[in-house]
Amino acid sequence: MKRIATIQDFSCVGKCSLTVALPIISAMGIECCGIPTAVLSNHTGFPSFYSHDLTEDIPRICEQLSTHKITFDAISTGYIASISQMSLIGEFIREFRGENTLVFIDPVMGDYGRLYSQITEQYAEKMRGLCAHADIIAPNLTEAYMLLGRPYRDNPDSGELHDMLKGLSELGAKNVVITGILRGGKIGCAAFDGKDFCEVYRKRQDVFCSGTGDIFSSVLLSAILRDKCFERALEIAVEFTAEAARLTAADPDRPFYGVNFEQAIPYLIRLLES
Ligand code: PXL
Repeated sequence: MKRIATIQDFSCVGKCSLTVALPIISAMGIECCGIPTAVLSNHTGFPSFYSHDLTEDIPRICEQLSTHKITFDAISTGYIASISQMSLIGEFIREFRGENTLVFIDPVMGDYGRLYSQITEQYAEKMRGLCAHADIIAPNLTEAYMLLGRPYRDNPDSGELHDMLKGLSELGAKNVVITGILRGGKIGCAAFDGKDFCEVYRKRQDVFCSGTGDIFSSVLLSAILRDKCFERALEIAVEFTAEAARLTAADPDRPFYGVNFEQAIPYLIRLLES
């Protein structure tokens, strides 16, 4: 069985980061080792939250995993609570990256044209440095503009998307995906593998969905590790995220803070087998 180390926060409530990565990666038949960067009561989209930073614990966790000679088929990162954590995560990648280890960076910084609290230009600069170590990066549109140092626009056309994907690939990653792109009544992603461009869209739901980027990234990376080609893995990730959003929109009792991805897990397993 393959093994992923995923480095991101544990938000007790909020259906994001580790509480999304652990069930999805496990359901896709991959061992998931969650390395928490912080413990939050709930994600930062609530009016208030408690956050306990785990920066000092990262080197200690790293040391023990190294002692036990643990290896990983992939290392992924999501929300990172502080700039100082980024250097430690860079060290984790250097320590545990084997010849065939895939490094997947989701540069979580914002959404819908707005940055999350505590995200600054200095943070974005450090994130550009981290992306240079990646094989795959998957920013959403807001994060893509931030990484490129360009002002945010709602609706870039395919020409601008191609230009952005090329610009992002110059940061260092071979495969680049931009998520959260709207096309009429559809939503999806655009990607570049160093040679070809592709775009994948599915029906968009009229609900505000926090955590969809974390869901997309977990599915995309796991599908690649399950030997799907890049384009098929993108299709599976868009399809599953769209299905989770559809089930969320259909649930009158849905929580405001996240997506009903749990109800779509049987569908994910069928998608993987198709
Ligand atoms: O879904 C991204 C995310 C992850 N982790 C935390 C967040 C957010 C988005 O708000 O607050 C703690």
